[in-house]
Amino acid sequence: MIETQVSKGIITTYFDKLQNNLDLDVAIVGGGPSGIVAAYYLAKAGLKVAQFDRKLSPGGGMWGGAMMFNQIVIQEEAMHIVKDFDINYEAFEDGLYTIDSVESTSSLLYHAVHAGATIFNCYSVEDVVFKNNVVSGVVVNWTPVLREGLHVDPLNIMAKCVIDGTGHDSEMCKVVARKNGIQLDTATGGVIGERSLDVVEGERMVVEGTREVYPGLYVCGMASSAVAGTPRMGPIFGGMMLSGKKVADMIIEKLKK
Ligand code: 48F
Repeated sequence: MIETQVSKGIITTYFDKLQNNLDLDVAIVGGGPSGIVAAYYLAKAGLKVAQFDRKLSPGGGMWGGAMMFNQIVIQEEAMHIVKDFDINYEAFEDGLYTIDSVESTSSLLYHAVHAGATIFNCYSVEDVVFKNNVVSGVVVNWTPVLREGLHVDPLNIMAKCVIDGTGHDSEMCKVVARKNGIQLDTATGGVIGERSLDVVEGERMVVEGTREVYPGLYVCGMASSAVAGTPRMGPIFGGMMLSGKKVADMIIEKLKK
């Protein structure tokens, strides 16, 4: 019966997909522009990568441009990424270009999945797995379970590297900081006290704010703000894309050695 086949097709292929992603090279938390760009380049390099976003529609803050004006301004330095994703663009002025936010968000998502990344939507990452004090995976649950406050245990997904791409809230950085007695200044961003989240010295600008902030944990996009002390700022999506590519390049170099 066709009804049964439809249900069976969805269930069997979904659980195959989930099972196939229990052991990853890279788990990306958050499906904003920086994380999706990272997913694309990592998958293209042949790494096994899955991305988890708590919303029904991944894409983070990119769909709405600024103030829901769905256009995005990109600086020259990020245009090679726009071209890699085959996004239409128009020259604006002084080395700036404009792209359509709906076309570009869907294009990022399409190319990431097409390159071999798996995106799980409606998944909230609520914790990380530590092995020998190295971040070695993520703890996931259905977003509706958490929203309803249901008493349901999560699942573990193991990964050689975890990327925090959760945007302004820097959720994974905060979890790792809390578990290790590291104090983050949540009002302004930045680390308080002597213990630093940094194990690798890095630049402080958000565009350049991509680094391994704790063994096994990398950060990209606006999630850098909690550890780098970067203020909240307006739409700099070219910076988000550059940050995603940079974290991907760092991890590719590390894992392909
Ligand atoms: O905020 P977001 O778009 O992250 P981003 O890649 O880009 C920032 C820009 O959109 C914009 C900006 C540019 O100047 O400032 O804000 O840094 O997307 C973050 C995504 O992470 C998801 C959330 O639903 C969003 O789609 N997310 C956040 N926390 C979790 C999560 C979590 N714990 N588990 C799963 N997904």
